[in-house]
Amino acid sequence: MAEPKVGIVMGSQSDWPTMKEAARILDELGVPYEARIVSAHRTPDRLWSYGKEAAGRGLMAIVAGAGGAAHLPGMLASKTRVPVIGVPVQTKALGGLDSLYSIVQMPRGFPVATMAIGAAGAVNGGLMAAQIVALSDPGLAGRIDGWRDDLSASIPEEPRDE
Ligand code: RP5
Repeated sequence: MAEPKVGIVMGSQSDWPTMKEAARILDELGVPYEARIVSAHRTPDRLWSYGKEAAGRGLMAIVAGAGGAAHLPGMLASKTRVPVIGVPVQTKALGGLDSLYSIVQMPRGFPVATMAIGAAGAVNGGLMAAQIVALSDPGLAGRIDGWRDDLSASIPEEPRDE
């Protein structure tokens, strides 16, 4: 297995059904990645080491998903210059608006690229990470172009009754 270029991290096992969507698209595009549970609240030391070591280990992007008081993406961004892509996980209590607000409102100086709430955000997080890796990988760039062409071709011109 090739060294991971993308880190997929999440605050809890309960985030995996959402974050699996990021993993699925990276598999499809042939981007090597790792998936880890790294909680800002429950495993702060793990978060610190992950952020500190990310650049040195060759990670080029981190897709970080969390729900509720979703500090994980922002805390990671404060520990690494590797671009962090935040995925707000949908919550039962507040529908994920809590996650979105927690991730999107970063103070000046420590950006997090924030995706949509839920599965669409996780897919787009994976795609965004792949596009970052593709800046220095022409083969991957070609696969992403092909993937986008296929998606466009699959959209019918006229609606039909289901
Ligand atoms: C956050 O709390 C996690 O990212 C998760 O979305 C949320 C709930 O976690 P669990 O109580 O399901 O482990 O830290």
